[in-house]
Amino acid sequence: MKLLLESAKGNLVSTTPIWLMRQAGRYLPEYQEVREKVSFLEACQNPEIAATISLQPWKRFGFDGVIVFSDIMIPAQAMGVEMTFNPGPIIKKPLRFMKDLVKLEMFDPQDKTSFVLDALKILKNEISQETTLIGFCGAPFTVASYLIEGKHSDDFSVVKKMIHDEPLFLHLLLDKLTFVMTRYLKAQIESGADIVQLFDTHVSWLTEEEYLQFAFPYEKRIVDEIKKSVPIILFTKETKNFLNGIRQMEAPIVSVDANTSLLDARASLGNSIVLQGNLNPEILRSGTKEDIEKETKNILNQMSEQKHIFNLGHGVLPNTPVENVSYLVDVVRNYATRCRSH
Ligand code: 1CP
Repeated sequence: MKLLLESAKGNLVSTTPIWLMRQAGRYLPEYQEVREKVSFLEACQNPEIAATISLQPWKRFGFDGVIVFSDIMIPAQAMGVEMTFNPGPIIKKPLRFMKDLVKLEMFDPQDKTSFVLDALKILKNEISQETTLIGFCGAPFTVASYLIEGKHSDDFSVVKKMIHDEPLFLHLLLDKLTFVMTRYLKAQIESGADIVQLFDTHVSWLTEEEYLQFAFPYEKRIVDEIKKSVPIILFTKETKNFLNGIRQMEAPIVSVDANTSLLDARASLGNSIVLQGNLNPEILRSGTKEDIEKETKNILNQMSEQKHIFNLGHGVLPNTPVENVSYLVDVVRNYATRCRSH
């Protein structure tokens, strides 16, 4: 039985599944070793290398899920946008004018992102019957914010300005991205993904009203289409600001960030939804074993009524000690079963 998949479907399971956002990456010495030889993009574009990296955390820690190694900007690259990574995405010519949108290619995933699909097919063969294969994409708003801003920004001032001055440009871009991402996720599902996650990280700096206009409708289009075939997880940062909207989304699974209480999310979203989260990644990076144990048990106690997937509130941070991740997995494995048998 796939514990994570069953749990994602809302079925009763004997213990809490665990996987971590950004579980593959720079904190792992075996990842750094691969990256000494190849660039980040080369690693993403070579299915064997991408599959090897995806399996590294699973082999080391025995997570219940394996997420395909890629990046949220890969489909944007397939649309014809030129970019490099250092370490985050840097767009050569940020999109600012209507003429930039016309050039965007509504690519066929089998053609332009075959390396992601091939990596999923390799992974499907390599992982055990008990392991859930996770596909993902960036949500339209988060991907659009990189495409417009050009790189990570601390205030996203260009996008903010666009929200006020040129909402039509933004809506047209979001509409195109929604079409592309839906088709991209469907291709990942056809290639073996058991569940998928939609990352809407950068809604964190939107007001609730802006979220409802520029993020929610596009997230919902993707969620509605994908949930017909597999469970889909919606991740937003600063989840607490958007709970009213998210309630209307009817996403099967919501990933809650560390600034949001899981109990508040449960009260707001109801008992039928599956919640994922929400250990603070900073505690995993710099906390003592006692801190990690206390916070983890607190989360498991809060969620002992089931419908919970253990994860962080956001991705694993660089420089997170590998021993802390092992310790976390031990605590979840030992404590969650006890919690649920009471
Ligand atoms: O080796 C390196 O230096 C590359 C660093 C790196 C990695 C390991 C990047 C560049 N992307 C990734 C992989 C990645 N990114 C995965 C698969 C790995 C896994 O989860 O195990 C996933 C799911 C992502 C998703 C992603 N990329 C998000 C959404 C999740 C989140 O963390 O909020 C975002 C915002 C990005 C953009 C991005 N790509 C890379 C970096 C360093 C960033 C963040 C840049 C920034 O600060 O804005």
